[in-house]
Amino acid sequence: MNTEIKIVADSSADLTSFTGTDFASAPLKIITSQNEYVDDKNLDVEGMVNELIKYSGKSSTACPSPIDWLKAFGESKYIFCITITSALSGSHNAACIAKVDYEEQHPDRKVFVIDSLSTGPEMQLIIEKINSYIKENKSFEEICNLITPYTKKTALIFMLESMRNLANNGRVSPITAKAAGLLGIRVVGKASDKGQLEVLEKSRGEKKALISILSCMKKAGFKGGKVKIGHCLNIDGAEKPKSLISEEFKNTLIEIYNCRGLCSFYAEKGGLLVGFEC
Ligand code: X90
Repeated sequence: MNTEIKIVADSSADLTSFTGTDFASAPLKIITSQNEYVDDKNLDVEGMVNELIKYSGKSSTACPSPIDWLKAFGESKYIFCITITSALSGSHNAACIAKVDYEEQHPDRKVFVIDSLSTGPEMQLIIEKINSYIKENKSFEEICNLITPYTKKTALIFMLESMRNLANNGRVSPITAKAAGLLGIRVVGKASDKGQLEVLEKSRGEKKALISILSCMKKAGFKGGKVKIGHCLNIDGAEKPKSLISEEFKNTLIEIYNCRGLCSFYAEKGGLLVGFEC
């Protein structure tokens, strides 16, 4: 393992560890009047989700500070730093401040900050791509030049049963969130080019919504590339688009995983995030 190079991501990437390259996660926090959940490897995600279902008070989230990012950078010479979309979080801004600080303190070190304009599974695709470039012995500069075009060829489609936490925290307008608040309505949407939530479809019932995920993916340019499906306590839901995708695209690599804290808070129980290559 080349410890000169490190990949660092905030915890919205749903990774507590990563095999292949030195890795660190900068945790976001989920805050209620009773509790502060730190989105690190010690968090009991299922326990948090179930506590939040019973909780009716105010809740919010907080991104890593520049100091948190510096901690995650550690002592590495070259760092690739991937953040959740800058359109919805201050995480990217904090990472940029940390980068300036780090490079000032250590003029021989370099940090490349990448705004994913997305979250969760799409961030994982970017991280895996960086890792494969490192394995190919590409230089830091070469990887910097290659990875931005790659991020334009990945996308994110999501399915949500509720947008309550997104609306309460000002990440979508209450009007946008309204449909998902109605009983039985599932919203399918995508991360827009600007890194915002864009609603594509409102379906009555989960079955229809799960079917429309693949058509939304194809409209966004999916042709059989790698797929990652993150779910919040909804493994059965995640299996449905997986089987539909593999029926049509036989050799596609599809991985299902459990969302960590931040994505679980906003996607809420039943939510799915599908990251894919176009
Ligand atoms: O800085 C903070 O406190 C974090 C704020 C994060 C807000 C958005 C999180 C979205 C998580 C929900 C569905 C997917 C939306 C994708 C849009 C780019 C997942």
